[in-house]
Amino acid sequence: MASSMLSLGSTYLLPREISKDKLKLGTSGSNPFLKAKSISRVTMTVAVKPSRFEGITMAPPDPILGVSEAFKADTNEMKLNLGVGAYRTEELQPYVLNVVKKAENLMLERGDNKEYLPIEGLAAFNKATAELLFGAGHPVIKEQRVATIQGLSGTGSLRLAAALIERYFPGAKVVISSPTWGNHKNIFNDAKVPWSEYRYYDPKTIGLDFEGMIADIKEAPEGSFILLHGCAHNPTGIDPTPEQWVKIADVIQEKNHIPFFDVAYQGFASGSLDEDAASVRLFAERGMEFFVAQSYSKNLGLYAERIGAINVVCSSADAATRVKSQLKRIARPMYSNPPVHGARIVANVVGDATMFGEWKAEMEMMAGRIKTVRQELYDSLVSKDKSGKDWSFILKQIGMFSFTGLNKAQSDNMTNKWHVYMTKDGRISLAGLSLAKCEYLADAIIDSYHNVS
Ligand code: KET
Repeated sequence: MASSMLSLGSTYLLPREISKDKLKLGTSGSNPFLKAKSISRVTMTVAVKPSRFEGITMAPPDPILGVSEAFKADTNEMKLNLGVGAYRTEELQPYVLNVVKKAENLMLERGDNKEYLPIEGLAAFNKATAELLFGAGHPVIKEQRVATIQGLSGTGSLRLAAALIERYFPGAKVVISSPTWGNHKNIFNDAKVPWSEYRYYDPKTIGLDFEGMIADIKEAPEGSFILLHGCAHNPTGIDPTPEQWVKIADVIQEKNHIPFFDVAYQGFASGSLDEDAASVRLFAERGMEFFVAQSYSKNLGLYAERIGAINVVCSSADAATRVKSQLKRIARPMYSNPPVHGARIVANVVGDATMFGEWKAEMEMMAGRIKTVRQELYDSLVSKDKSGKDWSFILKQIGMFSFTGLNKAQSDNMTNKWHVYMTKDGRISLAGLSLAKCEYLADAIIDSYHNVS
């Protein structure tokens, strides 16, 4: 029996029952389960309250964000947080882009107000975000075939789309890559959307299992939603080649599936916004209907501003208008309308040629720093590891992460022995690594790989 519950004989009493039947004000009474408490001159009897939440068990820590909590609690000076995908400077400090500060100053100077946004978000943001994705002047935009609404960053935008799927495509499955970003499964589970997986990562080659991917997409029930990472696949860092994207589009079209892109790293994979949107634009050019969730957490460093969007490309302007109205209907009871600050930053930066240029330069700088530490880590591994193991997969991967191939026990060793915090699937965030720490990380990886099985 839970210690805070009250027992009278074999009967458990709920607080309301106690207060009704047993609680007497002004006397300590003789009931041993009631405590006397003196408050100045008034004496009242208070029950030791059992919690109504006894049935709520402890939730496990989040596999990604929980890593940061564990990192904070570690006092070792060598500790390194390679868990969450968040950009750090060479000094391992969070980075606020100069162009973001500039846009914020502009907002202060203008004295922008804090009125509610419409349910669909800031119009200037929605325009800018769709143009960034498809390219300004793209037919899907000109023909008003995209329903865009501002979302609570990538996660919130994915969640809105999941709710739309649950409501209008009952029973349809979302087919996600194996592995994928840990939160995808949570999002679809919470939205009560069934999901299954397609093969993606081949541990033997530490590369893409393209044949498996195509076979599984073919096999999915006709009209399934196929979740695709637009660029910089998380957690593997392995993207299909342009030729493979064409084949993926072919089979999706053949099977009448609906593509569902998660674009959380536009500009972060290659350093170029356009190059990283190539996969999405390929599908748009084919006149397909599809979803794209966008995030500005990484490419503008707006992690805490929760700014992103869901775009639904439709085959007619009329369908887009109706879809947009339903997305708004889903958003209104969830959070009413989105926050304005991040939306204004994006709109200001994208809407001003000078600031847009500055953003691109800073994004190139961030993507460049990650590429440099990727190379340095590879060089350190090759020079220190005399076993002949081929580490070249690290250089072939793209984006913020490296999927090291370390298993759970080896990842645990990285953390417990070396104070290197990472997710248990063997993913490390290179955005949280400095050149100075590459040798140390290489030692940790070599030890974990060879001495732990
Ligand atoms: N999609 C992908 C593929 C992704 O990696 C993230 C974040 C998101 C969407 C959502 O980000 P948002 O901040 O909601 O726009 N990934 C990192 C952070 C996290 O897990 O929340 C990560 O993988 O470390």
